[in-house]
Amino acid sequence: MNAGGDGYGIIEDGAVAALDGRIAWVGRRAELPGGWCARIEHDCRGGWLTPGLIDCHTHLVYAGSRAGEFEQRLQGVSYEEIARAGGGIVSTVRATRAASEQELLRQSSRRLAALMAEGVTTVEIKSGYGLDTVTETRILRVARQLGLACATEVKTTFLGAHALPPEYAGRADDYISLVCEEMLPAIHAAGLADAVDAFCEGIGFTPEQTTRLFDKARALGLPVKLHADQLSDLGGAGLAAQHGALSADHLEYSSRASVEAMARAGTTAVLLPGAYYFLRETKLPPIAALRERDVPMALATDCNPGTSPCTSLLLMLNLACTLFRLTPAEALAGVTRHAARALGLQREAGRIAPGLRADLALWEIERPAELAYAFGANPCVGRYYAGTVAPVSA
Ligand code: DI6
Ligand code: FE
Repeated sequence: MNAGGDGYGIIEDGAVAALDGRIAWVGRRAELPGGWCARIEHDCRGGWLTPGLIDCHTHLVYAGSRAGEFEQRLQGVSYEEIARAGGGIVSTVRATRAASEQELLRQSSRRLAALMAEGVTTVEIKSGYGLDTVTETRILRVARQLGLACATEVKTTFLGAHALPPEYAGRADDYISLVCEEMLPAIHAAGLADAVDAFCEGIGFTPEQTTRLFDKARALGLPVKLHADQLSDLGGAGLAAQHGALSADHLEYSSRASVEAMARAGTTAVLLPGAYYFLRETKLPPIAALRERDVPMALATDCNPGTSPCTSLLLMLNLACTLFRLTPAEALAGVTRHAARALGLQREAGRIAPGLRADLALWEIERPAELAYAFGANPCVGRYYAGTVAPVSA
């Protein structure tokens, strides 16, 4: 599916040829070059092929559950109040520090399997529930192992600046020094991070602390991205753009000026309707401004135990349309070509085009809008990763 005038780039009665894991040709079956006709390997029987889906923002490696906090929030306690009282992210940090690598791998591979069952072929996984060098390293090692074991590409992101660990209470600048001088260099030297992220927020880190981290990341040659303007406007999306970030994520409170800066810098907007829904947020991200300035809008699950305990990327298509008023075509682009861009993978994945990796999902649907229309449904009937039939589960 290419970006065409119908918004989807539909090719009716199409065919895809793959060679050595890459797409070699795509077009109408009647025009398939002679050499390829002799080697039809998969008859899709009238199903719809899309690029393999890309979940470009997850925190899926963690231990434990926060169902108790969910109950508290239903009694009227806010997410920020829970965090300030020592719960929230820090409670997952306690459970994750206590879990062995094996146990983390076991819990996480179930989450990844659920994503794969919906045609996902690329997933980004962040650290951020360790907040010390040993545990952050363990989380990213587990993420790498998932990538090796699962016929799915895993891109890792170091999110050491996710929250302040209790042992650094009142010493956020010292913690950022630890992140910049010890954690990030060690993780980078071990080849465990493909990008660097931070939570720039009242309950996270300030723009100044974020800038220190970004400067360090850039010095090491690592791309950056940011949890920006989720609960308040600290100018995070603008800051991310200034640093040439791949993406700025959440964006509920982002200003017009930040959107302009993203447009100028080519920073992708990653919208996370699962967190918006689960926190019962009412402030909508600036969709009209993003559209007007042609900022690519990606969509992701934000899979995490506190604000989006969800392993369905298809559900995000529905939520983005229902809550954010995206069109189904925008939503599908948000989990394919724009999601690829949010990971710097636009020349590798996210479209069905010659030269890209042959990652595809096969759907039993009558028209593409069905992917966004039905919620809680899973019409995925096949998954191809790098040109081979891949399991729809781990
Ligand atoms: N924003 C989020 O929505 C997640 N992290 C972040 O920075 C929430 C993480 C959690 O509550 O465990
Ligand atoms: Fe997140």
